[in-house]
Amino acid sequence: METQKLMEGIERAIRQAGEIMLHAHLNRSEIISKSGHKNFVTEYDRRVQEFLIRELSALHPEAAFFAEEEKEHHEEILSHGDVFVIDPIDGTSNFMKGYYPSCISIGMLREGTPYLGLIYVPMSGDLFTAVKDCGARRNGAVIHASQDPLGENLAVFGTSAYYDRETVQRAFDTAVYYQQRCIDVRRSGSAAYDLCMVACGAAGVYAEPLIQLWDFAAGALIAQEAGAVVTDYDGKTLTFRGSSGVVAVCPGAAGEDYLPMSGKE
Ligand code: LIP
Repeated sequence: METQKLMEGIERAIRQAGEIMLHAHLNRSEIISKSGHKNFVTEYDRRVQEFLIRELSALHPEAAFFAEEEKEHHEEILSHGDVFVIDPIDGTSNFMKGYYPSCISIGMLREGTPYLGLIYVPMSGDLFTAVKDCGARRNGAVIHASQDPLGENLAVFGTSAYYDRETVQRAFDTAVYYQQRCIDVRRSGSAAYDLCMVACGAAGVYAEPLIQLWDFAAGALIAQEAGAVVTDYDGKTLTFRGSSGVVAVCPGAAGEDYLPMSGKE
């Protein structure tokens, strides 16, 4: 299917899925704890995911799916053909608590590399999109990552909250690292949203030591297409085969020691 038509279809679906989030009336019985006491799924994560898989299968019947709330994740499907990588609600803890923001993230890999990315923030109505080699957009307008150095930028970081103590410690060391170099640090609670903030120049850098593919598949492409450099935590090429650390930095920081903890503290 022609890319333009595919994007239009996905955009329709993601906006409709946003309505499910906006009309949610969440009660305690609809919140389930997954592996680890800080990892939650709500009835609405499931509803949004089911809705998207139904709509996107009808739109692109040959595509496979790799979605957060599936029972099993088969990473071997990621490198063949078109695969939708879906986080039905990125920022589930925010959503549960009524804390802004949370978003719907849909990436599409083609032969294992990111080809399309859409992130919708229902509470603000913001839609971030990117098509490989065609730039990134916010509500249809082209966006660019910041040309300012880190010292003139905010940094956003993720806490890798569900993971082991060492990983979480790394996240907070990262926050201190950027706090020393940037105007200040922010923690939104959604990796997808953070990557969009780098893409549109609201933040100069985003880093999180460990997140899942569905958290970053769409956002990494959007940030990259906006001109950011997106790598793993060691500055190596980001792979789209499973979980990873992620760093996205604006072009204005070129030549700086921007990798977390690459300098002395
Ligand atoms: C969450 C992220 C958040 C990160 C968590 C988690 P979820 O996604 O976007 O920024 O710190 O580790 O991955 O679980 O709300 O989809």
